[in-house]
Amino acid sequence: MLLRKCALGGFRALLCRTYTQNQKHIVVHPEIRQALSQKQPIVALESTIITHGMPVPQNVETALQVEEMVRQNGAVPATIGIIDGCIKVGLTQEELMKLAHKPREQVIKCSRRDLPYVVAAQQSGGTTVAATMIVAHQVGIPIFATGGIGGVHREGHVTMDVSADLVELGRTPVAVVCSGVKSILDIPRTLEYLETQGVCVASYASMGGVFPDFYTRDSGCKVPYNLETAADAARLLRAWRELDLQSGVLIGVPIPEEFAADKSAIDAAIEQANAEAQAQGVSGKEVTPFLLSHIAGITKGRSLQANIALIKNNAAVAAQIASAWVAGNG
Ligand code: PSU
Ligand code: MN
Repeated sequence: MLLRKCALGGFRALLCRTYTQNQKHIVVHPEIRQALSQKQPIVALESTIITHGMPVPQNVETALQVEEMVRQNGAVPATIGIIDGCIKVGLTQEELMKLAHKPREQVIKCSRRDLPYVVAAQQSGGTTVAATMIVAHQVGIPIFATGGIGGVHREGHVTMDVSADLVELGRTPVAVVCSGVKSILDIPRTLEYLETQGVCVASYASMGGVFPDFYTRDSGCKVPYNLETAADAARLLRAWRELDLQSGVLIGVPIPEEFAADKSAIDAAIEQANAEAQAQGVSGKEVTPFLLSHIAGITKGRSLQANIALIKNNAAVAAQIASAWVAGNG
């Protein structure tokens, strides 16, 4: 079974002329293959948000709406995930449903360290920002949109709970468009860590380079650069590729004003959820999903609505940037 699946993946990859030894486990959807060969704008999308970040049915609805936003803004969406050990670039609707509806214990949250096991054991998984960056880069997609990335957890300087997303941004040349880092994390330390990793971090259409705060527009932290338009971002991305730095770019897009959450209510919910996580001894990769679902419960779903709105907006911005880049008008 393993041989058959992998051989098929290798064969398909050969067909799309992007085959390397690394890629025999990756199957690229024909639409994405065509977009790659025709150099059309493409936006990669992750799947941990579907498998572990949101409840059913909002996870599937959002994933489909996000893909639609990418299309409406002139790019081809490529949602990345793992089905029965095959890494898929461009999940079909059927595959997306399959991932979204699987019981959580049957679907693995896959970061860089999880990929060899999940592929070898023919398991299914949602790819985190780190794993999605790896796969996107391997098939030649340089732009990726999501809600928020992982970061340094509160007390992370003691517990060493620092997301592998940050290290990946330091070592893989993919530009991630997101709403920054969730305020369940330590935002100042996360930005420090990204600086250490050499990641080019910019805000997008945010006055004074104020870095967003996921559910709200202002984290109180500033980053050195602000990109005012998609053309500005495309210009930066072109220089980044020409410099061949081999590290990532992070573009922080604030949540649209009308969807921003009330800061004090969100802060209170985060405190409460953090206290519950500590009381229940939640650790490791379970921390982020636990906090997200508890905050959604405490805020009676308002945090989830904000989350959905910002992901859709980020997908639109990423598609506009990808289009400006390809059109060469950046
Ligand atoms: N932020 C969200 N929802 C999510 C995630 C982040 O609002 O589902 C996921 C992303 O896939 C991210 C991962 O890459 O959580 C980070 O997990 P960890 O902190 O365990 O590295
Ligand atoms: Mn962690």
